[in-house]
Amino acid sequence: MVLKAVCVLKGAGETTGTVYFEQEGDSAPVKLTGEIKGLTPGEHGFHVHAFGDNTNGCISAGPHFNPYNKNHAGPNDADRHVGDLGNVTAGADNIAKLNITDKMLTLTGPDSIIGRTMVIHEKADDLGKGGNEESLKTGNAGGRLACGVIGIAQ
Ligand SMILES: [Cu+2]
Ligand SMILES: [Zn+2]
Repeated sequence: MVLKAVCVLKGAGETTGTVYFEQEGDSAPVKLTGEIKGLTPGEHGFHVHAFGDNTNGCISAGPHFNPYNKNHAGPNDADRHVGDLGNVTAGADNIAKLNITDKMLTLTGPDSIIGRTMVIHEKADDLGKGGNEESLKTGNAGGRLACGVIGIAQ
């Protein structure tokens, strides 16, 4: 059975996006596609945050989704937050096209990301290599431009 989810990103500014998730069974990797518009050209941190709560905007989504109590890192590191997807890159057209395959995310079971929040950030994620305390928590990715709760798709 193919599991599918979707997330619409919105914020206080002009950044918007749509993210589609697909997983071909319980232990398969999750594929993310879609696009994010209204970004400055270059890298922007992109993560799953812990809570599906947008009551006070993207801030209410809490920290990165981290059920195993690890330090922040990059998507290819063995020890990372489950929610650490690294960066997406916007072109001169201010659009980032998403094409990510991640083996740590899942759409099923106790660590499912459904009901949590995707956040796109103002700045690049340093992937935990910034040499300061904040780097090991947030990757110094700065403000939250837009976010949305991940929901079950048809
Ligand atoms: Cu984030
Ligand atoms: Zn993180």
